[in-house]
Amino acid sequence: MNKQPKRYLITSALPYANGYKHIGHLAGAYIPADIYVRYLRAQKRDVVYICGSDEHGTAIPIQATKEGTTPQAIIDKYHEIIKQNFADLSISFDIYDRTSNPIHHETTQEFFTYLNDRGELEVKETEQYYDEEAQTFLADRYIKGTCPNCGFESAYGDQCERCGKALSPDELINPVSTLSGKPPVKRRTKHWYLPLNKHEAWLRNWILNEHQNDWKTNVLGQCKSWIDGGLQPRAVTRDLDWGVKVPLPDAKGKVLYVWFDAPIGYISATKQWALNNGKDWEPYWKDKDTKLVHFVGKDNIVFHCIIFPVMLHLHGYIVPDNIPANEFMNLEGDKMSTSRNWKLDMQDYIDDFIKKENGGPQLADALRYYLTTILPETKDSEFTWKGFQDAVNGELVAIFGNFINRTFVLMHKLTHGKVPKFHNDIADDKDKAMIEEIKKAKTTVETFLEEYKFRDALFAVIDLARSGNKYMQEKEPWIKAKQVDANGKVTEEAQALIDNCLHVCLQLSANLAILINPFLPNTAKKMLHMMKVVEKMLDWENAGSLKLLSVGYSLRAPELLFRKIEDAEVQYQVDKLKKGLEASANGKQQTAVEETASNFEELKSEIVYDDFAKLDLRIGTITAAEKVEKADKLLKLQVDLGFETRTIVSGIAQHFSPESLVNKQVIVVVNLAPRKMRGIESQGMILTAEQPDGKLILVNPDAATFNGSTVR
Ligand code: B3M
Ligand code: ZN
Repeated sequence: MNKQPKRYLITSALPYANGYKHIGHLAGAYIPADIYVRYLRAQKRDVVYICGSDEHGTAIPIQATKEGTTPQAIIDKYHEIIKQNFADLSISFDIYDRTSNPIHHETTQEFFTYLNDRGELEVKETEQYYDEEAQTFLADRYIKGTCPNCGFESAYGDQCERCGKALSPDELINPVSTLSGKPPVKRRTKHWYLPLNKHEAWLRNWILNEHQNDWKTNVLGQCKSWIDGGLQPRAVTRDLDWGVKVPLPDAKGKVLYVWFDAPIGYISATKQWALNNGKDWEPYWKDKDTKLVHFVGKDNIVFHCIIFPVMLHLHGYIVPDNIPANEFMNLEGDKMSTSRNWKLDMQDYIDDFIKKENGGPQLADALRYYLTTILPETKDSEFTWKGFQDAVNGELVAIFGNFINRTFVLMHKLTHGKVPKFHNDIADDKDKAMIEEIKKAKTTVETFLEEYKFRDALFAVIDLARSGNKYMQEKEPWIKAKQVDANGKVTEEAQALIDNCLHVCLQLSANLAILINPFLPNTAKKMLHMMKVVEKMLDWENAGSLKLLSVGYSLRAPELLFRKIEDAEVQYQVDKLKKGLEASANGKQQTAVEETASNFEELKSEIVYDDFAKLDLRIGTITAAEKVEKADKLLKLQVDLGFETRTIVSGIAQHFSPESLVNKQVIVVVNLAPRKMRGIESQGMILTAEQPDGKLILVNPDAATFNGSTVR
C-alpha cells in the first residue's frame, strides 16, 4: 500500500491470560505497535489499536491445574493483571478486550459456520493421540515431544517454543502426555480442517510477489520456507472442553482450535470497540482502503501471515498489509524463559521502579526507551541491567534531559524566563545549520517510522538532542553573558547572540517534545507542562516548525525529566534474577525428589485449641478496592461481611490491582483490634498465601458461600 490509506487498524498479539508477561513480550509486539499508533494519532489519521487477552487454548486449563483453581479464575486473574501492566507502561490500546467476551464466541462461531457452509473446510476422521489414563485426547500443550526442527525436547503438540515452528502432534519425536507422563496411544476422532494446500497459489502471489519488497526479510523467510515445505490441511477443531464450542450438532465435546479463535479476537474486539464508541466496525475489516498491521513476535509469524490471512481471504475480509514481526529478546546472556524463571516480568519492573517513591511515569518511559533501542527488529537482541543503566544515564539523562534542562535553566537566567526574539540579521552559519537540522528531522523520523524501523527513528530523535547540546556548547551563551557594559548590564550585541541561541534551543525543545511523543509519551507531557502549551502542539504536522513557542511567552522552571539509575539498583536486579533462577531450580528438585522442611518458613510454637478458638474468621466479599494515596503497598478495601460492611486496609497493593479484587470472596479476621494506617482505620485483616516467588494470592472458599459464615 503506497498511497495514504483512509484508516488504520493496528493489532498487537493477544497475550495468553495464563501468567505474568515479561519484557520480551512487551518489546516484541506492544512497544513498537504503541509507538506506531501514537505517531499515526499525532498525524490525525483514523486509527484503531486493538488488543485483548487470549483466554482459550490448553495453556489456560494447564495453568489452572498448576495453581489449583479453575480456568475461569485463571483468566479473570491474569486478564486484569496484564491489562493493568500495559496501562502502567503507557501502552495506549483503544480497547483491551478478552476472548471470553460473548461477542467473540458469536463472531468466531459465525466465522466457522461461514467457511463450513461454503465447503471451505474438510472433515476427516483420523487417529489422534489419546491418554488412556486421563481418558482424554491430547491437544496442543497436553502433548510434548522432541521438535523435529530444532531438537528441543519439550516442544508442544502445536508449536515448538524454542524455534517457534508450528507443528502437528504427529511430527513430534517420542511424544509423551503431559497429563500422565506416559506415551500416548492413538484413537479415532473427527475433526475439521482448513485446507491450506488449496490456497498455496494465492499465498505465494500475495506474500512472495506482492509483498516481497515491503515485508521484513525475517518474515518473508519464514513464510517462504513454510510454503516451500508444502502446505498441509490444518485442524481447526480440538477434543477439549475449554474454548469456543464448535457450532455443529455432531461436534459435541469439541472446541475450535485456539489459533482459529484468537486472531478472530481482533475482529470481535473491533466490534466491541465500535459498540462502546458508537462507530461502525465493518469498514475496518472490509474496506480495501484500511491498512491492517499485525504486530507480533517471531513465534506468531505463520499464524498471522499464512493461516489467519487464508481465513480472512475466504471470508471476504481484508488481509494484513504488513506483519512487522520481531525476533526474540534475551536477558543477561540467556534466553528469556518462564519455566526457568529467567525473565523480567512487566509486573516486577512496575513494582521495583514505577511504583517506587522515586518512580512514576518517567520510569515507564525509561523502560520504553531502553527496550526501543534494543528492539530485536532484525535479529535477537539482549537486555542487560547494565545496558539499561547506560541507556538511561548516558542517553536519556545526559543527552536528552540535559539539553532540555540546560535550555530552561539558561532561559530563566539569561532571558528572564521568556522566549527571546530571533535576530535574523545576525544569524550565523551555526544557527542556520541547527535550524536546517530541526526542519529535516521530521522527515527522517517519519520515514523510519513508516518503515517500522523504530530503533532508527528513536536514534534520530536522540541525535537531534545531541546536536542541540553541541550547538549550545559552541554558542556558549553563558560566556556571552559576561560581556557587560559599565553598568554591569549585558551588552546589546551579546544579548542578541544569547537570544538567538536560546530562541533556537527553545524551538528545538518544542520539536523534541513532538518527536519523542510516540516513544516517550510521559516525557512529552511533562515538556508540554514546562512550556505551558496545550497538547495540540504535539500534532505531528508541527514538527519542523520554528514558531512553536511565541516570542515573549514565559515558560515554567525546568523539571527533571529523568532520574539516574543507581549502581545499587542494577546490582539488586541482577542478584534477584540469579536468585529467581536458583529458586526455580530448587522448586523443580522439590517436586522431583521429596520436599524438605528447610524450604518452608519455620514452624511457630505449639498452641492449644483455645488459642485458635479466639480467632473469629468469617467469609466476606470485597465490594470496593482503591489505592491508598502516597502508600505504595496499601489498598483500602470495603468488605461485605453480611452483618456489616467493614473498611480494611491491607498491604497487598503490589500484588493485586484494585479492580481484580472486587467481587472476590475472602477470609477475614474480624475480631482483630482496629488499627489506623495512613489515617484510615482498618477493621480487620484478610488472609493471603505467599507463593514461592513471593507473590501473594487470596485465600478463598472453594465454593461461593454467604457472607458472614464462620471459618473454623
Ligand atoms: N496468545 C500466543 C502468544 O501469546 C497467542 C497470540 C494470539 S494472537 C491472535 O504468543
Ligand atoms: Zn524447535
